[in-house]
Amino acid sequence: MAFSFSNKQLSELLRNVAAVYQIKNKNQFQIRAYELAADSIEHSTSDIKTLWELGELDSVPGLGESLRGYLDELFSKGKVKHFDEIFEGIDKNVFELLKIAGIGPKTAFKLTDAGVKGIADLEEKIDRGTLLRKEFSEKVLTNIKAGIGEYKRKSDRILLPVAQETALGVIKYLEKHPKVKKADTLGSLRRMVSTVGDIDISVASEAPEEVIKYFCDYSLVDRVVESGDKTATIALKTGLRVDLMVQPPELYGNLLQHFTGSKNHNIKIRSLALKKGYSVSDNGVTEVKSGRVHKFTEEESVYKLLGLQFPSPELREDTGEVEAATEHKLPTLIRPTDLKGDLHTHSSYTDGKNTIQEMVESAQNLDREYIAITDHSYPNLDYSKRIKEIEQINYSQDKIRVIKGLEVNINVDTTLQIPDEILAKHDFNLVSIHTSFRQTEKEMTNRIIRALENKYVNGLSHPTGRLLLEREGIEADWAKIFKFAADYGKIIEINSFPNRSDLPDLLIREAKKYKVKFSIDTDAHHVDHLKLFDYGIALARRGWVEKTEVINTLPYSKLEDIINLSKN
Ligand code: DGT
Ligand code: CA
Ligand code: CA
Ligand code: ZN
Repeated sequence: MAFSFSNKQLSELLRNVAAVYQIKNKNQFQIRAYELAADSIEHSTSDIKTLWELGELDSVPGLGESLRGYLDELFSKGKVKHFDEIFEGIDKNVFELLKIAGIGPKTAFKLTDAGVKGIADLEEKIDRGTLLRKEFSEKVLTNIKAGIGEYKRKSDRILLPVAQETALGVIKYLEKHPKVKKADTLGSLRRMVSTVGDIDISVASEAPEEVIKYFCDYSLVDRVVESGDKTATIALKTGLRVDLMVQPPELYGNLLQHFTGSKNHNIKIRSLALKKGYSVSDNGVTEVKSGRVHKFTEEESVYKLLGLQFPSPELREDTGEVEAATEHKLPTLIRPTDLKGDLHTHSSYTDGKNTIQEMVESAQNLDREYIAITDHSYPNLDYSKRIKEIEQINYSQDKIRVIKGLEVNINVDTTLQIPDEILAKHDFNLVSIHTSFRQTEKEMTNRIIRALENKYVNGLSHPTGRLLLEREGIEADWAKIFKFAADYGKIIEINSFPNRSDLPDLLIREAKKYKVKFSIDTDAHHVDHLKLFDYGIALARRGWVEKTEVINTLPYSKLEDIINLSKN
């Protein structure tokens, strides 16, 4: 029996421990250790629980031995004795109040001491003025009030495309200013992480103060959080925050390198640089001995000076890329133009919004060589009519090949939703989990492998079933599934749909160890979704995937062989 905790729940728990340590005036180092661990878990792009199951907790930076022990206890018993002892005598409302920017542990404690019962109660008490009389200044309370407003508007992280759209708006606005020479994204957005905390933007300009003033005047600004000589932070009306960093053009390369992150990548780079006698920051690379400063307009030059191969932003998570860059052995990452066709799409035969004909025409306009229409295995579907329609389209034109496909639901009892004789009439069958997501790891693993054993089945789509910001993925023995897939030529999908982004990047890395073949698909339910490939490519790149590992980089003639192979 194992207990599930999301990364968010875990980081919150560790932050609460740090907060109580602060309230109880405990050792600063311990407090910092918990905060660092919480940061690391919150920023982790892989599920900590999954890593624990894979026995890879030690791959998470910032988790010491004792913390790993506590997590082990938490996942196996559902609680940690040591934490329960720490929390004894602390009002639970303290933790709720900590979610407000501007309320630290000691203030939260003081507030609950003054009878505050939570965020709603706090807001009411500020409005009624009852706290003013209890040793809280007007200024502190106004600040807290602003924090409450912001809390109510924002949900913690947002999906990559939403962040990109917002960032694009800001960049377009910035580029209208005559003194803005360049503007780009930074941080998690530039690294193409599937979810983004805040938006970071760089500007090259000789006039930082003018640019910052202009930035703070952006029409969608709710309030200016802070503004300095070279940086500013605004909160937008949507609740999103945008950080701006400005440097003159001659330091723009240094700026990009420094604020693209990730934090862990930068830590690794800085310590490597130090060994070579350099100190790296957004203000240049300084030779420690001589004090000479190297300023670079291009980011590549920073890595070159340090003797490193240039790591694409998607790789910068300190998961081995610095070591590989040192040896000039970084992978040649797959690119959007490498994909020849889509192997997972839906039509109005099931829950898609467009007809097969419309899907095919759109795919052809996007220069795809082939498209598999893989409608869901609804029991009442007119399969022969659908097959005839696809054959008719193939017969009537030779610009794009349409592959007769299905996405078949795996029942909880490991059987498939439709019988083999229907599967046999299709050329490309994916299986996936759409129901009963919560089974034990063993049951789930068995369920997936039984399904993949079917000789008409080609591959597994959106493998973990996670829905970002909504639902955690399933629990399964991925090593076992990947090994099976590799041995029997079954394809593992990298699903491009932004709220799926499934397989997650660290599991892609795991699958690569077994030499699994991937497909990168859109799972389009609408003609507009056919353009979502870029997100699947970004995810694959974050998983170090090369062109040769992805079957739909192949022309149709070669793809056919692979498809037939997985049916033997
Ligand atoms: P996010 O916003 O949670 O999705 O993740 P990031 O990676 O965008 O993190 P963020 O916005 O806190 O910082 C942007 C990058 O800037 C981060 O990856 C590392 C880099 N960086 C370098 N120096 C600093 C610093 O002093 N403070 C912060 N916050 N970031 C720094
Ligand atoms: Ca950020
Ligand atoms: Ca930021
Ligand atoms: Zn689908």
